[in-house]
Amino acid sequence: MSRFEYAPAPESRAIVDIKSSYGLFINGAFTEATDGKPFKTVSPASEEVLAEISEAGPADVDKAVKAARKAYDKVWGTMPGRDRAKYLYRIARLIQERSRELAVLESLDNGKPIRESRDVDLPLVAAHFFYYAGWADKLEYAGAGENPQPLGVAAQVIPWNFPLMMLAWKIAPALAAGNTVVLKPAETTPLTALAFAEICQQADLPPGVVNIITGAGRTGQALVEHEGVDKVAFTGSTAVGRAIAKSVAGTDKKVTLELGGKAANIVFEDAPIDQTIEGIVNGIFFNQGHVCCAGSRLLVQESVYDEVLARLKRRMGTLRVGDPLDKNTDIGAINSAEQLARIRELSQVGEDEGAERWSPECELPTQGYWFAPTVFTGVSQAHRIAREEIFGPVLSVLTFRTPAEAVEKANNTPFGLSAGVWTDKGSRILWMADQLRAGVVWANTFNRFDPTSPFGGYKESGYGREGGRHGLEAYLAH
Ligand code: TAP
Repeated sequence: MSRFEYAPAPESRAIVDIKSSYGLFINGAFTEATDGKPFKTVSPASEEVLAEISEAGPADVDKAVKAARKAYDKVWGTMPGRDRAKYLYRIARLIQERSRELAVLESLDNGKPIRESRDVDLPLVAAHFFYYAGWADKLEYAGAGENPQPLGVAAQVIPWNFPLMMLAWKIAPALAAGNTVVLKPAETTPLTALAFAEICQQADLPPGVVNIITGAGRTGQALVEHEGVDKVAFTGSTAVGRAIAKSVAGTDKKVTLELGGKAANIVFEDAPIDQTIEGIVNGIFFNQGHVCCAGSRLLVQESVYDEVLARLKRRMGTLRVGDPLDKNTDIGAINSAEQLARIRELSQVGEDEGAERWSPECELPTQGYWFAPTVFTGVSQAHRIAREEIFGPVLSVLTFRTPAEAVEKANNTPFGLSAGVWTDKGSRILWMADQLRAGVVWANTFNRFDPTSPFGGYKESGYGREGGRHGLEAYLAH
């Protein structure tokens, strides 16, 4: 595989104004951290340092939680829903106004292709705020009784794969329901959350309603363990989710966890083939496969296996890997050196366990973190690449003969976040949706999101739902 030098598109880079360093956003203002060490955030495509970021230590976490408590008690918790809605609409409009800039910032800090941050992430982020703004004065219909009450202060910890979208999924319903928040973005992707802090200032959001504290895992841990927190909302790995569930056990804190996945994308012999190939590609290569609901296990009916694989490989050969800021790029950079190491390690395990590895010929940049789109065939259910979340552009292919066998294999996983079904038969779609132990089942499509639809998992994929009316229940007292 050859490598070329990465040169970011200069015109896109020019529309963002990245400061050399950022403080913490507490009580409506950017403030210096009092007891943490600053760290750097880099562009995973070039390894260029983008900015120096403050680390919130325990004293800063305490300050942020107290600011959120005060804002809850004095302003936000008692504000009429119609007034909270005005702020949320204002935030949604500001996101739309600044969406080009935010999309570039997201692609720079995360490594995802600009076409995705511009056409998928940012529109969904704005839509999420618009949607929950509409709920703020209608909470009596949210399913939490006639006089629903907010919980208080929400501690929210989010991952690096959809930084701004995960922020929207967390903050919009929390504020609509009358809670105040302290949110910690992932260490590798803090920039759009800090830009969001500026948007809160632009929207004149009362101080303390939203607080953004940056740092690594220990900042997240101090936040969720803080005794002034009433609610914990976490998205990330199953291991950390489990640790959080343990740490809040025996307290009054309400918890929602959105964790990993190993979704089956199931192709029947009567599936519309062109659409299916696009769906498989979108299912696993969207966002470099850094997607908790990625279609990372492809189950193909034996009678169409040869055709599906041949066409899939041909299509993979057309995918462009490279500069996230180039709008022709399909697959951007892997978010961090650690994540790249994990993808490489699991892919090696796949080979060692006897599965057959294939990637198209593709040039990878010399600088930064990159991984070619990869497919494994000859995979058995016992293989680690069929069981563990790789969280990268790596697809494991298995086969089945009958619908019952497809269901059995699809459900044979500790996870239960999502699944996909490709078939021409409506009755089969309904039967499969009923049989699959997954929070979301897509039919003849994959990785579709909408603020009105609840999203969440079974088993080790976590509990609680985000999105739709159900997403509000997680922020209201019953
Ligand atoms: P996590 O460690 O779970 O990171 C998620 C968030 O939790 C980040 O903000 C992280 O901070 C924070 N965090 C870490 N340790 C914590 C603790 N003890 N208490 C509270 N918060 C804590 O995920 P990762 O290390 O970025 O990725 C590892 C693997 O998790 C990936 O390979 C992938 O398989 C999976 N993953 C899944 C998802 C989804 S959406 N299901 C998302 C990301 C990763 P820092 O990032 O600053 O450490």
